Amino acid sequence: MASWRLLGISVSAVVILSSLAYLLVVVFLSASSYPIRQPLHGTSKHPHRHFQAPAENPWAELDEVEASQVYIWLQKNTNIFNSTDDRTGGNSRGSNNPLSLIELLRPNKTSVVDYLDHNGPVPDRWARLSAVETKGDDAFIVEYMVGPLPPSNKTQLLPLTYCHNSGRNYVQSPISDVFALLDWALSIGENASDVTQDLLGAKTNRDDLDDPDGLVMGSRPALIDSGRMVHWLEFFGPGMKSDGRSLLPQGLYVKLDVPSANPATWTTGEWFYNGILYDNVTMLREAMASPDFERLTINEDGAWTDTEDFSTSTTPERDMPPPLSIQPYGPRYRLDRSQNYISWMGFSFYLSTSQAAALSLFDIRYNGSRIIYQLGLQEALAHYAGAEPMQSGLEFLDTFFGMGKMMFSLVPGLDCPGHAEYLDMSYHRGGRMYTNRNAICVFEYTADAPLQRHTSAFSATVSRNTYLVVRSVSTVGNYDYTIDYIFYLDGSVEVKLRASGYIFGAFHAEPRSSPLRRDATTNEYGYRVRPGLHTSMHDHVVNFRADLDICGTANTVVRTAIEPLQRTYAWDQPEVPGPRNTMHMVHSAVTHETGLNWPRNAGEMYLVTAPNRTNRWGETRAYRILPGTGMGNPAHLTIANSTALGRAASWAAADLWVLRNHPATEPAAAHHYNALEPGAPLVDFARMVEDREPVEAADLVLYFNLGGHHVPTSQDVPNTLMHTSASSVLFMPFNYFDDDVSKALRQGVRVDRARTRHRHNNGASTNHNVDDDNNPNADAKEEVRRAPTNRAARFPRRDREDKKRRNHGHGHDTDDDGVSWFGARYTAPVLVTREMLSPDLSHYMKERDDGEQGGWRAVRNHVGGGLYGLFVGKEGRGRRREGGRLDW
Ligand SMILES: *[C@@H]1O[C@H](CO)[C@@H](O)[C@H](O)[C@H]1NC(C)=O
Ligand SMILES: *[C@@H]1O[C@H](CO)[C@@H](O)[C@H](O)[C@H]1NC(C)=O
Ligand SMILES: *[C@@H]1O[C@H](CO)[C@@H](O)[C@H](O)[C@H]1NC(C)=O
Ligand SMILES: *[C@@H]1O[C@H](CO)[C@@H](O)[C@H](O)[C@H]1NC(C)=O
Ligand SMILES: *[C@@H]1O[C@H](CO)[C@@H](O)[C@H](O)[C@H]1NC(C)=O
Ligand SMILES: *[C@@H]1O[C@H](CO)[C@@H](O)[C@H](O)[C@H]1NC(C)=O
Ligand SMILES: *[C@@H]1O[C@H](CO)[C@@H](O)[C@H](O)[C@H]1NC(C)=O
Ligand SMILES: *[C@@H]1O[C@H](CO)[C@@H](O)[C@H](O)[C@H]1NC(C)=O
Ligand SMILES: [Cu+2]
Repeated sequence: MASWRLLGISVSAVVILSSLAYLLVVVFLSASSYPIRQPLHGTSKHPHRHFQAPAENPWAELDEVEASQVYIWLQKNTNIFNSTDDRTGGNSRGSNNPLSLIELLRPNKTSVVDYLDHNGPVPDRWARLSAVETKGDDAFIVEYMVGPLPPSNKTQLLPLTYCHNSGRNYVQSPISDVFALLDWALSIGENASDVTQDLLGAKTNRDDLDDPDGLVMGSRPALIDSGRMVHWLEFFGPGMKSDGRSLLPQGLYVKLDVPSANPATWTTGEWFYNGILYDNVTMLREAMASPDFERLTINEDGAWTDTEDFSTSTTPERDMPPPLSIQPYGPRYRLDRSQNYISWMGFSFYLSTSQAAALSLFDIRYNGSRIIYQLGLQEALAHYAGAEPMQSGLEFLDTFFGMGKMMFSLVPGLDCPGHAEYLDMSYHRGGRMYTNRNAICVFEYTADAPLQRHTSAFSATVSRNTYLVVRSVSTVGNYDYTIDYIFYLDGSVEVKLRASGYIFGAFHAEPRSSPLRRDATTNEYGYRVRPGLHTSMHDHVVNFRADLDICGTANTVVRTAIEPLQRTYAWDQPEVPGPRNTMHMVHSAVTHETGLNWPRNAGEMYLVTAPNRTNRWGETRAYRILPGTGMGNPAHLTIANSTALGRAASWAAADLWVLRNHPATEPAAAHHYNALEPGAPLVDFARMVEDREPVEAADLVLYFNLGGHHVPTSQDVPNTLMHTSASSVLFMPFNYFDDDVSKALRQGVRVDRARTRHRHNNGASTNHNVDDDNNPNADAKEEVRRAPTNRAARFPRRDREDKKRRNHGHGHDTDDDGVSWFGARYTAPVLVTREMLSPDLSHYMKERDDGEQGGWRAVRNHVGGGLYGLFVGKEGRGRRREGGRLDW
């Protein structure tokens, strides 16, 4: 189908998903929210005023001027705005502007590299946009590119296909009017209110979507294909109190067939309750009239869904504030806010955001040399399983909901340390610009454990582990994904994911008469956590792209196996009669595109090498990629060939993928509309790997997954906790430098123990040098031990620097006490204001009041209601919690 033709068709029938997002914003956003660029919580006045990025950020989001230029140009030169929705008549919500999304179309790597590395021209600015177009009863989301910008007589509107390996620039939207669907679902409930009142003690309320006692509907698509959808709907408690809706499944299900956009064709299918399928509600009513009918315990909301508890007597420690991190003399990283460019301890990089896939870091360099061209989120999958129609096959591909749009404001002092600085996230939808203030935080932090330490007979050295963090949180409905990009002094880079928020629970069927029944499925898919609630096992697989360029783009992935070995060594004879049982390394290059898993027993190292580029010792320079800190290895998807996912997320099948990089035509592992056509996704990752291109000495891209197998227990109620839901992947220099580069950067202390001992005669108890005389190395050690008396000879450079520092009034240490600090010390008085520890959050409350957050939450709930097993019903806005809590 030629997308150009679609452009001309006037929208006649349907309002679909993406425009829906727009319309809800219009409905709920009374006050405009134009970008506010100044930091709300900088710790020092203007620490970065004079700091400038070396180049314009080629990945900067369109600014307001550019976006409006695009709108004006489109209005003048295309008929893309002329689509109107005449079917909904008076209900013109959003239909007057079908442009749901407009954002930067990121420039191609070749033009960026030409610009950054070879003084080439600034890459052309292009925008990408999605428009909703209809043809008869069918609706499509169509993608275009428009540019170059600013508009000139060279500017064109083109179908956006080059970056989709499907060759298409559109997906068929399987959903029609979400509001009609919502209304329909609620009317099923209303027509069966006698049944829901009897079984669930409540009913749906079509007239008041905010009814705290009303039931709402959640849905899961059982089928999405060429515009046809079949849903399983389940009744849910509204969870108005604490947003715990996903903990309130009610165990009554009904099937819904949506063969087309026309509501006249929709039909209600079977009902399901207590493991029994009923052909229709009449059959269910008949069954309920029978004396044998078993009524189940109701899964009721209550204080148990609250995230705080003030009722049980707590320990007195809660009333005493805990220790916190401070930054006494301002930040040490430098930030160019106009370019979203950061530099710290030899690292530098640019930030870029997208509405679907949140934050990416670009052009990550160390000491001026690029090591990673792009590091960023691609997609987040949560895939459930279960014994009932909702949980079985439930899956979410969360970029569909906009993980960038849903990078909501961080709460200073809690989401990030009190001294963090914040950046905004701005985006354009439906002809307007929105800004999520303080969506990204940047801060340095000193870990509780040192980076380095060593105690010898003569001295002890310890160095601080201070690192830089760039953090954002995407709250997609019930779940909050916290994503950190962390930079370490040794040149390592870590990507860390933590999940919190409400789990998606399953109804636990338990007869009212004899509670705590167990059956075969009780622990097959989860654990019982309430009388009527079960947890639901699921896999989180969250994909990231890492375009590494190690000493240029010609890279090879080498697998270095650590293997047991039997080998005969000449010197072993005759004491060892046969071969010695030992181990060794075996190196092999990855020759063709493939998926890898983290090896059992960490028995292999995966290295991204620069063949023929060696360090001073003649060893090949490389970065190693490995699973980092967190709860064990990050997971890939357990389900093989998921029935629900189709081909929409093939990247979830392995931990790490090595692909030949085609940065223009394959810039991403996924597309945020993949969920709409899982059988024929716009971007089909499997096809990127299937051709098994050679990958030696080539520009490579790695895709890796974070996440885990999440089998929630009673400890996930009410919320999953971040310290136990973390996973990470680390990029670590591996013979990349000639030695540990953190040596020149870190702060710490050398304590001369020999000297201290002599003076105080406390012996430091570990006087193993006492019997040095019996030690073959005694002479050498003695030499070293004597050396401290001539410190200048032993540490000539450090001593000079110490003196220099002292002369600048920074330090006050003397050689006499045998303690020498390296790097800066805290010498000036430190004033810790209360604001640094307990930030003033009053403007966050105000921000909440203008409805932005609530509005977006609403979008997700509604949209999801139509499509994804979220909730048709309440939109979760306008609620205020008691007790002065912030409600995001
Ligand atoms: C779009 O509609 C406007 C107003 O009805 C009209 O002036 C304009 O010519 C139309 N544009 C195109 C390209 O058809
Ligand atoms: C990127 O490269 C592709 C393929 O060469 C080209 O079609 C596309 O227009 C380029 N994109 C931009 C934004 O320049
Ligand atoms: C496009 O604009 C440029 C500069 O404004 C002008 O020189 C050129 O003639 C124009 N080309 C066309 C085809 O109109
Ligand atoms: C509910 O009942 C009304 C009145 O009988 C009927 O018009 C409507 O179609 C029913 N709704 C559903 C979803 O079955
Ligand atoms: C309900 O299902 C039964 C059994 O299949 C069928 O006989 C009956 O006609 C159905 N009733 C309605 C109203 O569809
Ligand atoms: C940093 O770059 C400079 C200049 O290219 C080079 O001389 C130096 O060895 C590099 N340092 C490290 C630690 O790589
Ligand atoms: C590396 O060196 C080998 C042997 O000298 C040569 O065959 C190969 O082409 C070189 N590879 C690169 C990427 O330069
Ligand atoms: C999954 O699909 C692939 C490709 O069609 C096939 O080779 C494999 O056997 C399937 N695995 C399972 C468990 O069905
Ligand atoms: Cu989970």
